[in-house]
Amino acid sequence: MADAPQPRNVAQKLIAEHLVSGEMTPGEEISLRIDQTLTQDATGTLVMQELEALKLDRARTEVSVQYVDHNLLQADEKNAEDHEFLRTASQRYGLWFSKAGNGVSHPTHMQRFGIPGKTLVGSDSHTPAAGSLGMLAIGVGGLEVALAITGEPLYLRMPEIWGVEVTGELPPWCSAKDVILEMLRRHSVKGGLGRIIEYHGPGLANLTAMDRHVIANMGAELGATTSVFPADDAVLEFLRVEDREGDFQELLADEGATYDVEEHIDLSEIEPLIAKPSAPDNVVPVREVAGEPVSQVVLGSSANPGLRDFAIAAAMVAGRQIDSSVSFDVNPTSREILTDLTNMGATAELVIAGARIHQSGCMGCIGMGQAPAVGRNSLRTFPRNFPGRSGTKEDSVWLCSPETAAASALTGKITDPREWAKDVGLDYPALDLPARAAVNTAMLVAPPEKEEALKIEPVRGKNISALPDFPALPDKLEAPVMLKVGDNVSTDEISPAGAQALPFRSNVPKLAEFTFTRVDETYPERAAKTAGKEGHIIVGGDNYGQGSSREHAAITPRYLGLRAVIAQSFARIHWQNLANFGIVPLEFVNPEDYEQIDADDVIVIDGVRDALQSGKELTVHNATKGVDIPVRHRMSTRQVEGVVAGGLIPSLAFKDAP
Ligand code: MIC
Repeated sequence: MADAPQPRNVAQKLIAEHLVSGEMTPGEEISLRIDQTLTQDATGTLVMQELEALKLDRARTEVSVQYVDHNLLQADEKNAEDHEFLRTASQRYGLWFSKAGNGVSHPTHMQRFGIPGKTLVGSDSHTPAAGSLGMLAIGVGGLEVALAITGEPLYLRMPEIWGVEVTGELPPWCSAKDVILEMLRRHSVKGGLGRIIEYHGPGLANLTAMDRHVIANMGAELGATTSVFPADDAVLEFLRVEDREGDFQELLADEGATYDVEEHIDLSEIEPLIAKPSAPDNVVPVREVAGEPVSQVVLGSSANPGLRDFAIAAAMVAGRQIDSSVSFDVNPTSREILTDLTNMGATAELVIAGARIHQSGCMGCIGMGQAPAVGRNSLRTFPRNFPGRSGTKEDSVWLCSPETAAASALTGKITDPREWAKDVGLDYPALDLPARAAVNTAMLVAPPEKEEALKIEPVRGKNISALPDFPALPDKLEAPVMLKVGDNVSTDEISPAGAQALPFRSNVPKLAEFTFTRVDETYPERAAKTAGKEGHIIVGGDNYGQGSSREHAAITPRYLGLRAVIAQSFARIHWQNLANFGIVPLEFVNPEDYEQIDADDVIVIDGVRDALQSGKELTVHNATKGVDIPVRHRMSTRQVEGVVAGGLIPSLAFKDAP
């Protein structure tokens, strides 16, 4: 008799269903069939150029959607030209286009396109938000999304599955944001590396699909490959409200399913939490920092995108006034939510209390507007607070729930919403949310029929530069260390966003001028002198390149001559982006060897091509200090071939150098 099949958890089912190659053993390279893709403005223009270079005729995924999340300010022609390029390129390649103002990619995708049981890749690290619907949704660099659109599988190392059993019910004045902040408090920004987090257990019945979105979204901050939830009644209810119950399919873990790692969260023990400046894992109870003055409060972003998140804030501020020292900025995440809020009367409550209502999007989340004053506390319901990410170099950004945000906006001080409620004598409001969402697809542009599409020429404004040409890897690297950085350096520090830099996301030479300027203003100029010559090297600590998926953080330093990064460890997406663009990602075998290299030392890596290709041990020679340092890499044979060629598609993506 054949053995009974092993019970599977949700993540394993999703992977098994989409497995193209490899064994589902943690650490092994696997490849997965991808059903859906999403791209957003700030990373999407490169994806479109990559599709062009890959000579795609038409998207081969079930659904691919291009959104406009951030670049919504039109202070000059640049952003409008990006939108026009994205719209016409979407039409050309058979993608849906969600117009500027329609909404942030993650909640909008969940509302209109997400389907339980499907795979999704997105050129945005918060793509895992769709795990809330029982999807396997992974944030990757733009090039992987482009390849998925052409029908290629996604390659990754099989992660461990980390089961988090959820029990209990959240107390009043606590919400999903406090749950994920609790995970960050426990596990830090590295806790999820190499893992998929699967939430299960009876407590899930007390979390709506949008609550789960908040938790899955910020699994990115834990460094996790993705987060998944089952597709259960809460998902069915979400799809029903969105008028899409026909897209529901149940997806539950088998009875007796196990996990590689186990953990437990009792929702009833959660209290209001807040991440202090300037890291998402700098988490403390709100009560410990209560009383700190606040000058800005921002509500919105894909890390608190649900109707509930805005409605609770509206219910709290209704009939009251925002403190005179606070700018209360509300950035609704989708047009649908803005319509629902308006129909409910909540928009008026927010406005009357003194809120500044912005258009649907998540602009301030990467500093596209609403940059705070230097050193003044800004409380945000956002996912990240890396230094300078708000657009202000010496910023002081805190991350919290809508409840904590609204209470603090009313008092002008960081305030535990439970204390505020006690003071004003308010019970936790029971929200009366509409039974059907205000679904309206007028700003979603469907792809034209293939014959029509092939005739469309993407409109390239003058800010859309061609991608640069990168040479193959030489067998001997001999180059100076241009920069030595510490642990957890984020891609925001490598390639900043913000209203100055972001409009140049389609213009690599120009954007390169901003590279690492948050860390060292002299880097771009010094680095550029090595480009086209010997190049240079960067030394990093642990978790190098955490945060955003932006491949610009690999392409712009590469453009300035970066050939290798030697770090103690790498964040997953940036590591992949480095390899994709021909930068050798090396790790110290002995982490303490980090101390053996200083800025300006000259590093020699002889026989690097050969060692990478033959799997020989790798040693870097610090010529300045006269020491040999053992290093290793974790690239697959496929990735090594890409690095050696100077990048995954050097002959395609980078043909038309300016
Ligand atoms: C972010 O939160 O940093 C973003 C904006 O969502 C990015 C994408 C980008 O930098 O454009 C991400 O997380 O990938």
